[in-house]
This record gives sequence, structure tokens and C-alpha cells, in this order.
Amino acid sequence: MERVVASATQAKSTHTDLEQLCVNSIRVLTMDAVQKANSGHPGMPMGMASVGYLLFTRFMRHNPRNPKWFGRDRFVLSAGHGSMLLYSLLYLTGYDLTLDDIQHFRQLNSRTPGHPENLVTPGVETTTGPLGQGFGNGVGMAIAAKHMAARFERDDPELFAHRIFGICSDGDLMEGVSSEAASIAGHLGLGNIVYLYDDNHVTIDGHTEIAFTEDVSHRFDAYGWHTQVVEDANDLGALVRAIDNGIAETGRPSLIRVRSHIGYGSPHFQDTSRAHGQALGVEEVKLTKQHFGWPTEPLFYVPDEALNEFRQCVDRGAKLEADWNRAFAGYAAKNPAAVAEFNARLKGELPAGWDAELPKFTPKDALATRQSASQAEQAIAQKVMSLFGGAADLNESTFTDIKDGGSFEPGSWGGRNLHFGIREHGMCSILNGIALHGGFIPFGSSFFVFTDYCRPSIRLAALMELHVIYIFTHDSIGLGEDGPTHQPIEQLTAMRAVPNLTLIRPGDANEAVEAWRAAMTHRGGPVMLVLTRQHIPTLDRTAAAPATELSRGAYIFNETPGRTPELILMASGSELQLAVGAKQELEKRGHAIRVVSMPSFELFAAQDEAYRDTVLPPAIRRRLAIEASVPLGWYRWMGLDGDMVGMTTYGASGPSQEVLRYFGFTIDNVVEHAIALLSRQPGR
Ligand SMILES: Cc1ncc(C[n+]2csc(CCOP(=O)(O)OP(=O)(O)O)c2C)c(N)n1
Repeated sequence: MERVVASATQAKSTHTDLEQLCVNSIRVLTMDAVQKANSGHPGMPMGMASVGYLLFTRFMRHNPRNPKWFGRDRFVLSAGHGSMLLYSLLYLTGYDLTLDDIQHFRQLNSRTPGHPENLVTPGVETTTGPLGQGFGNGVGMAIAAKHMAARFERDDPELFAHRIFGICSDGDLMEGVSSEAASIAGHLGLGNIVYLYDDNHVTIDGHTEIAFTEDVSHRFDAYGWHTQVVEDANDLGALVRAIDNGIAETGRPSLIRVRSHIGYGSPHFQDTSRAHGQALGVEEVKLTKQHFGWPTEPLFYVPDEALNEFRQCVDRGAKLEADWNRAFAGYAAKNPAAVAEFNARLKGELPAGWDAELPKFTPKDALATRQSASQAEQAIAQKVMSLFGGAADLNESTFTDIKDGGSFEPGSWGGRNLHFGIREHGMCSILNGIALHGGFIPFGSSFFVFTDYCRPSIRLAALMELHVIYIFTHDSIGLGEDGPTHQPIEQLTAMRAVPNLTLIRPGDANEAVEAWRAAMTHRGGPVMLVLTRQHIPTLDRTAAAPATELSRGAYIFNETPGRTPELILMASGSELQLAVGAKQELEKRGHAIRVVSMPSFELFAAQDEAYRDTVLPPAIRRRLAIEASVPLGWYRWMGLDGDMVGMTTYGASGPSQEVLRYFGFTIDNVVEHAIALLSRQPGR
């Protein structure tokens, strides 16, 4: 296959006039777009225009007319605030983005939002802006590429050899998440990464000297990266050589530190933070254009020679993809089974019979939902090869490693268990990258309380509609001895607040199995399974609804036969057993009770109103929620006349059952609260 990569001998130490025109075209489009919007970040694209130009026109194998071509190299703009760099490149190289789109930069419902969004703009691989996240996403993409190559490559190493290019900034490299991702990328020796670091010495509050003086190259050396320095971002020859070297280094990820100048060319604002986050001003834009020898009018002017040069990417990309498709057709003819799996994975299809071996539990089984869920996961993992992921050094507790799946390591890229180390945030940003790459249902696991360490990446998974599965165990004060630092109190509420995240907290072993089924079949967003450490009973369902009802988010578990319920007990997870027990006690006292199992607010909220009103009839206003968490999120279901047995303080260290009793998670206490509710006149 053709490699469109300039060799060192072709490298020039100075740029040609045409190259200069191309680089300046990016700068001018950026200045004009930000000026028209009167909002945005002109400085970084102006400083790194040369890098963007070279990557898109010389190095990256991409097809502007098919941004989803599997064999493409991926480009990640981790410094998402510099979005005009990416939009300029996408427009100039012939993606489905017009000059009109550029002129509507940052306008409502435009295809050029403030920060790049994967679902909005063709050619944007990942949503970036929260600094450091893109860096981690790229590491995930590189992991995904390595694993796909190991699983599918036969005799043509080029077919699955795409690379991950990225641009990151000071802010990216200051954020902790990039350190976590860089550390694991170095450990793994991900030689398919080439990142260029925009070393412009400027952030929002001024010079980097005020807060960022470490030697970044040495830091990355220590991580095990291949590092280089280019002293001048305008030296295209040096950049070409460095990128060539980065590509040639296949045993380590590559970081090229590029000394650049924010707001390059602006007579008054170059090298100052004034160029970072606001329009340069009409006068300054004119002066800068004059400095480039550019006509000041019309706005958004790009010379034909430059546009033609950029648009060579269209024909080149078509040829690259056609060559790849030809090679792939040869591969497919020789490897029909592999190609069937490959195609299904890319489409996100599950193999026939994927759920055939799911376990079934009986009331004899008393086990933690982390255990029952693990059994379900193992049964699925044997059939679904796209399931790939790992734990943040807590597999001994979360039980998520795939049995006989092997470890993903240098030399065994086909392993399906990724040892993330104690890097929860890095793990979740990497999971996003794996999902974005395509061909995977990635999963990650840790203790539920540490979702606090993962939240920015979880939020982005939800925003990007990625099919990522999180398995978080040790879900309440019921974890016991580890005490309040490890006992989640507000995390259920916090995670339920993330739009488009589906959280499922199963109430027994059979619900745990159904939770996995829901996680596998859900599309358009991440799913989080929230599981117990402590054993809980498997509920007797001979006179109760089947656990498959979990798919509706909430369902009538059982109720006093033949009578209209006076009160609804509703619970999730380990507290469902308390509702079931309390119902029996209350029935003995003559009350008619309904138990509602509510493992997922989101799945329930997605049901139609008629179903929701069947489960929680508006006329039944005495409702008691039971969950070892803060009540905030439950008010929607409790209503004004409801009450909750929940947590309003942090927990305590002690044996599980004692801690639960201490905080009122007993049948007696639930009954007491129910009696109090029953004796109250609703509406008062
Ligand atoms: C996690 C996160 N924190 C803060 C910000 C706000 N922010 C945007 S850019 C930036 C820093 C700019 O410095 P640098 O990364 O060097 O970019 P440059 O000024 O060179 O464009 C900050 C703090 C952000 N986008 N993400």
C-alpha cells in the first residue's frame, strides 16, 4: 500500500511560497472566524498552523470524502479550544464542511461549535475542550488499533496499521488525566502515537513561568516516550523530520515538543495571553494580514493556489482508501470468518446466541451482585469478542477480568484484559478512545466512590453517546469496614445527574444478570452497573415479577393481592430486600403494600407515561423510598407526600451489617417509617 509520507531527504529547511500560503490560509480563516463570532481562540491555531498543515497534507492517511473509513489515521485536537485549527483544516482539505460553516463559527446549531464535537462535525474524531481528555482518548484509540491488528491481521501488516496523531497544549499536559494516560501509554509502548505539543509558553493567566516550569520532555522520557524538540514551529523541514522520526519509532509513543508562538504574526498580541481567548480586533486582524502580505478584504479569503494544494487531499484520500479497500477485499476473500466478525464489530452487532449462557440464580444463592454480575459478564465475554477492558487495579474486588482473555501487553496485543493501574480518570478517558475507535464495547471497573475521579470522562462518554460499560462495585455503606472515605453516599445522585448516562443498580443476582443484558444491548450512551460488595439474598420470584422486567427501569415486584395498595415501597440494589421484608411485616398488620424495584431511574424515565403511572399510580401518594444514598434524586418518584430511608451523613467504619443497622437499613426501621407515613393524611 502507498505510504504518503515525506522522507527525510525530501524535507526542506525552509518553506516554499505555496506552503507559506497554505499555512497562512489557516491563520487567516481562524482570525476572521473568531472576529466574526467575536468569540473563540485565535492564538493557538495561528501558532500551530504549520503543524496542522503538514499533518493533514503530508502525513495522515485520511479520506476527506469518507471520514469514517476504518483504515484512516486518527487525529485528536486535545487542545479543543483551538477548534478553528481543525475546522480550517477540515474545510480546506475537502471534508463536508463549507466556508459558510466556517463563517458561522460558534453560532447556535452551526456545524462549527465552540469546541470540536464528534457528533456535529464530519471529521472530528472526538469531543475535546476539557483539557487532557483528548490526550487520553488518543491513547485509547492507539490501544484499540493495536488490539484490532493483533486479532485481525494476517499477512498484510498495513491493513490495520493506522496511527494516532494529536496536538496537545500546556493545559493538556498540566492536567492529571494526561499524566495517567501518558504513563500507561509509555508502559505499554504504544508506538502508534505521534503527539505534537504546542510549547508556546502562554496560558490564560500569562506566561507558563508562573505555574509550569518542569521539563516536559524529560518527564515524557521518564514515562518511556520517544521525545524530540522542534525549536521553531515555522521550520517545516524540521517538523517533517521530527514527524518522520516519530512515525519510524514503533516501540514507544512519540512526543514532539514544538516551540511555537501564540497568535503568530499579530504585531501586538503574538506571544501574549491576549491572543489566547478573544478576537484580535478588527484593526489587529488587518495589521496581521498585512504582515502576512494578505489582502485585508474580502474576509475569509483563501487564494486558489492554497485551496488547490489542500484539496489534493481529496484525490489522495480516495486513492488511499481505494487501495486499502482492494487490500481488504483480498483479505476478506481469504479470511471470511475474521471479516464477518470484523464487520459485525464495526456495526456494533452482537453475535447470535451472545446471551445463551447467561446464568440463572435461585433463592438458595446468597451472593454479592459484584459476583453475580461477574458470572454474567464471563458468560457474555466468551461469546462477544468486542468486550475489552479492565480494572483500575481492583480486579480482586470487582471481578471483571475476562477469564482466559489474556493481558493486553507489549507482545500480546491480543489480550482482552487491560491493566489500567491505579488510574481511574485515565482509564475512563481511554475507554472513550477505545469506543470512538470502533469495533469495541469497552468496560472499566473500580469502586463506586471513585466515580468522583472519573466524572469528566464519564460526562464526555455520555455527551459523545459512546457505548462504554462501567462496573462500579462497593456501592454503599454496606461495604463496611473501609469506612466513610470509601462509602459512596452522594455518588448515585451525582451519576444520575449526568444526562444520557444509564445507571443500573440491580437488586439481586437475577437483576444483575439482566443489568448486563441491558448494558450490552443499550445504544447511544454509556451504562453504569452499580454493585454490592456484601452478599444479598436472591429474591424468590415465584409470586413476584421476573427479573427481565429490569429492562423497564422500575417494575412492580409484588403486592398484596386483590387490594389497592395503601403504600408503595420502592428501592434499588441491596435495599430491595428490605422493601420485600417490610411488606410482609406490614401485611401482617393488615396493610396493602406494593413493592417497586427501581434499579434504573433512566430506563424508567424513558418508559411511556402510561407504564410509569401503572407502576407509580398518581393516586397512591404514600411512597417510601429505601436506598443507602442521599435522597435528592428520589423526590421525583417520592412526590410531596413521600419519605425516604436514606443517608444524610457520611457513613462509618465497621462490619457491614452493623453499619447498615446503625444507619437504619433494617426491616424494622423501614416498617416504622411506613407506619408513620400510613398514619399521615396525604396532602398535609
Ligand atoms: C479541564 C479544563 N480546565 C480549564 C479549561 C479552561 N481553559 C481553556 S484553555 C486553557 C489554558 C490555555 O493554555 P494552553 O493550554 O497553553 O493553551 P494556549 O493558551 O496555548 O492556547 C484553560 C485553562 C479547560 N478548557 N479545561
